Amino acid sequence: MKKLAVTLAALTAIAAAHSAFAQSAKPEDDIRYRQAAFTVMAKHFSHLGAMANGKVPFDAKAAAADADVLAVVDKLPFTAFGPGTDKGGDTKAKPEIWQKTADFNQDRDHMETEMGKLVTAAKSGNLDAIKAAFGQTAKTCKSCHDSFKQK
Ligand code: ASC
Repeated sequence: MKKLAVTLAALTAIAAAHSAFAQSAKPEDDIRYRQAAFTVMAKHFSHLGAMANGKVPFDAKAAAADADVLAVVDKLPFTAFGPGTDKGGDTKAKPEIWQKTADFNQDRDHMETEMGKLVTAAKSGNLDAIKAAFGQTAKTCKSCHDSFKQK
């Protein structure tokens, strides 16, 4: 029973994170929300990348801190691509996001899977594992941008 309660609590927390709906009164506010979330994500992702590529010295504590942020923030942009947020602000989002939503969601899920591995690697403090997972995650960023983000 206790185990069930714990599982339910965990599931509720995950569901809450997924539906932490940015849905704002104005499309412009959702556009800014998702851009802000991507900005935070890029900052911590590229910091892990800089360590993986030897551009800054490896710091296991800093890597774990990046992982903590990424584990949460990777979900947030996707709460703010609701209907009607394709325009109404300064966005590079392609219309295909709303036309091929299943494909977009698949790219999102792919990124979240690889990011999950990167988070695990970064928390383990194993630089080789971080290097491998960083490369795989970066591929998912690029392939989604190629399909769904204007240059
Ligand atoms: C980053 C960042 C992206 C991705 C992408 C990966 O650090 O800001 O958008 O990695 O460049 O190809």
